[in-house]
Amino acid sequence: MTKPTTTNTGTPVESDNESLTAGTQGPILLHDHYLIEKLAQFNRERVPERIVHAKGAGAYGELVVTNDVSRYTKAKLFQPGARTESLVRFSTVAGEQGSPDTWRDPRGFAVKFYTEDGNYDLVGNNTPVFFIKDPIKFPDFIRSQKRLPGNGLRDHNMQWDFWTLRPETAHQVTWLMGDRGIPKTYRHMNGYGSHTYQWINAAGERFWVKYHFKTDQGVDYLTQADADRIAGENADYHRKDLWDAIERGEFPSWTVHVQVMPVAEAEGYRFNPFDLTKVWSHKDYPLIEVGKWTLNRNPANYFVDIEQAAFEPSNVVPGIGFSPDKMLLGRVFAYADAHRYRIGTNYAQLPPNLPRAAAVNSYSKEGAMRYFYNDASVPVYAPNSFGGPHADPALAPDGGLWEFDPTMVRAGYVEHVEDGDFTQAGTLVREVLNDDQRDRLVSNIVGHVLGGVQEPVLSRVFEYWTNVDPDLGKRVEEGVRAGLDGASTPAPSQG
Ligand code: HDE
Repeated sequence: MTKPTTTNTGTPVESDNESLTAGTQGPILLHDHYLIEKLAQFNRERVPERIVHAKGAGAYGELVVTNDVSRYTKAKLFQPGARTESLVRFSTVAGEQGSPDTWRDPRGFAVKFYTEDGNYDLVGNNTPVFFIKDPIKFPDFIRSQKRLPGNGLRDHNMQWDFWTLRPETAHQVTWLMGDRGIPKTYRHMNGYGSHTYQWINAAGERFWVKYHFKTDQGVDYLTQADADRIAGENADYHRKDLWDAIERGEFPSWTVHVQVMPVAEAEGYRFNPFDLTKVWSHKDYPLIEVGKWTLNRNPANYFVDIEQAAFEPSNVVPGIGFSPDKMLLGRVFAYADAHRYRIGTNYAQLPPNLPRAAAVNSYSKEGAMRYFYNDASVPVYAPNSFGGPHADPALAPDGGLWEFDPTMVRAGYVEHVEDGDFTQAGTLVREVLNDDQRDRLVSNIVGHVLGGVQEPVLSRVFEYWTNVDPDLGKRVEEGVRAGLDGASTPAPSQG
């Protein structure tokens, strides 16, 4: 027996097929409120898409801690044997909601842990670094990757204009133009916290850490040609792959590691350890295993669970803190601000965002679409004499303490001995990539540049890659000039 159709407020309706009219040929009647409800609700089915990372896919899972890292952190989710429910959303960056999953782009790797001390969100990417190092550049950077104001088209010349005018982008662009720029599936890519975070142990000792989620499926990629073909065949290729794998019971997993740097070593390290365009050499700070993170449940409703999911770097729990990484500190403001605008002021009360293992004892109240509320006996202010929630000063060290010179300045990071915009990009090209990966890197760059880059940007592109590695720069310039002369080279890439 099927359920009777009702209005949004539960009253049964007489028809889903005919509007109410005066006679069969007469006007539709204003009091056909069910017709009006259907049309008005339909017009309001969308929330604004994310300004970046609009296209994605998500799933639920669990972190199981398999190693003892309690000497570095007291965070409950990282204690030996701890099991914590988790939500992830993978995504591309620049494409809009309907854009192809297989466009060349970094991939978002946003993880929410529903811990006993509230939600911990680790909002990373599939690359360990990022394009820029100061949040003030972020709107400019993103606009240069999206659409021209006049014709509304994406524009490779604009992308390379920004990248070549901001050389700190070189390390991330090298990752982007290589195999990691188009993962085979969301299951075949690593995830990184990217930033340097702070861990605090039970004795109050602090450590700098970087997170690595190493895929147990193995890192794999799509060639530009395959990715362009698949983009035309199935824009949701990666979303479908993740959904189908979990439906098949083929649960993807990642082994979670951290690199740990004692606070005292930060100042003397060869790279500025808080510069988001830099990695810490694994030789200097080896990976320490933390646990196994497995995705084992598809969302029940894509819009409610994934489109309305709100990940925020400001969600840290006791035992975890921030660092002097200016990009992280900018993000600590930006994400909750984005959610209040995009989803609504009470977004934290929605199913994917509501803590599942911790009580909410907040003084927040009312606001649009408020659902949960405090008992009337709970005061609406602090301090109070009536047993309302109270802060715990003992938690203060977890605010992420560090020493700094308080003189007010606008300045870049202090450069350490091996810092430089191109050093780590050059190391990546010469020491990490093999010959085949270097060949594909050259081909991908040439194809992208042939997609519309002109002077004066073009000369800067050759200089940019020569600064990364002279041989790479020479190969890129030869490839592009051959392409411009009509010789056979890789077709200009899309996206
Ligand atoms: Fe984001 N970023 N971001 N970002 N980001 C957003 O939040 C922002 C940065 C990342 O699946 C937005 O809900 C600023 C780095 C992911 O829901 C927004 C800066 C890294 C996602 C925002 C950065 C990321 C976002 C857009 C420079 C990797 C998708 C909508 C300081 C370490 C999360 C939203 C999801 C989403 C701001 C740079 C990753 C606008 C200001 C670096 C994975 O708030």
